[in-house]
Amino acid sequence: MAKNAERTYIMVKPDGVQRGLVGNIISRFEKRGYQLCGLKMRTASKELLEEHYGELKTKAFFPGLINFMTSGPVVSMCWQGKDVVKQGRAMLGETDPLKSKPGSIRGDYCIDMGKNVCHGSDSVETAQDEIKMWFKPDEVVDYSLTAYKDIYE
Ligand code: IDP
Ligand code: MG
Repeated sequence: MAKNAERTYIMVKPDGVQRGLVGNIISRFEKRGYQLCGLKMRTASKELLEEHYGELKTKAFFPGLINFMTSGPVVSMCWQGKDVVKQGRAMLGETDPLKSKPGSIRGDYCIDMGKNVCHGSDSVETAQDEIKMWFKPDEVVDYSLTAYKDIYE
């Protein structure tokens, strides 16, 4: 992988879209210096969500989670940059918003776990799978950021 070319999958969930948090979430990643390389909105199918959350299918909250996630549009994003997977998770906060620090997205904007506004990949491998799941190959764009030299030393 090229230098600083790590990518993650970040998604604004239906509650985040309804609450008008899309711009804020994009802005946080942009201002940090990360590079947007994919962006789209859609109401996802049950099949796609079941694949996305496949690891959780035995959990009691799974049916409710799928139901909620298909209830309205989500905004899918691919972000690129140094350590973006781990940093993205830190920017999101904990799964439980009540355990999330103020300053994180979940710590600033939500309360309950089932309405925690956003998703972020939990490892580099998961990120690669999720980007493939949510984007067609030509929807993830390779380009160089002019500001790169002002972001990285
Ligand atoms: P993550 O989104 O922080 O990676 P996961 O454990 O992957 O957390 O769970 C996926 C999503 O499922 C969470 O973001 C949350 O919306 C929901 N979820 C996880 N655990 C619970 C729970 O115990 N009750 C209700 N919803 C949950
Ligand atoms: Mg997860």
